[in-house]
Amino acid sequence: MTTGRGKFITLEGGEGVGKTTNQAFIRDFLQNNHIPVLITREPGGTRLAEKIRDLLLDIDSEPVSEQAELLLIFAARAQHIQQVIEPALAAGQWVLCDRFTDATYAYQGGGRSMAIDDIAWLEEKVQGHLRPDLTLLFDAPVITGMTRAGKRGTLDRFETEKQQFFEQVRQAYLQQAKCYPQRIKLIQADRPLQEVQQTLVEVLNKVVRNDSGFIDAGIVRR
Ligand code: T5A
Repeated sequence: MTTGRGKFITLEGGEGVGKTTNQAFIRDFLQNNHIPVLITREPGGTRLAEKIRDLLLDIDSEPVSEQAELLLIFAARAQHIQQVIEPALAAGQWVLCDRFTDATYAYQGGGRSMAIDDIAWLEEKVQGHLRPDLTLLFDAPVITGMTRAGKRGTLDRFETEKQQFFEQVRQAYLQQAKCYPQRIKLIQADRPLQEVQQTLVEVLNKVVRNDSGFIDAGIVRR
């Protein structure tokens, strides 16, 4: 089905909103439509980037400066793009990535109140023209996601942040969705999984039929 360059789809949202659960569902849907899919995640996706992920999520680490956190995230992203994302897209695979740069705008820009200009500068340097073709933003009240994530037992370094941090993350994601309505599809995630996945099927059916208004990754600009 796919000829030429693949499509780059990202899954975004706060803690526990169902990104990982639905990544597998979306992969199966696309594969059933004869689309070659690569699933990956951020931070992570390569051996080096997964080591950086471990550093970022380690709850026992020394206090991590905001700048160190931001630079580590983009260091992992640079490696991930070069080693995994670009080769897969060039080979015609569709890349389904659990979190990407919208997460940086939400967590570091929104949660940590870091300068958006700094994030945008790093995005330009590290990604060049690469932007997602489609972003599925799973949105749910913070308490819903935290309750779901909390059932796993252990919390990582981000998950120990206060509720206010996650409210800012959510608002920053919603702001991104307002800025890029063509690219970012909002998925109401505080519903039973079956209903969420019904909505995903509706969105993905359009994508597969290629009438979704997929935006050319080379054209999208901040
Ligand atoms: N980060 C990342 C940054 O700060 N900046 C960045 O630029 C990037 C890329 C990564 C952390 O790194 C930070 C943000 C993150 O804190 P992560 O593991 O990718 O960590 O992110 P998490 O959000 O922590 O992942 P979670 O696994 O917590 O959330 P998911 O993937 O959204 O949720 P999922 O699918 O695991 O579901 C959680 C639970 O809810 C259930 C599932 O079965 C599961 O038990 N569930 C539902 N239950 C009821 N109804 C539904 N509709 C449900 N959907 C799922």
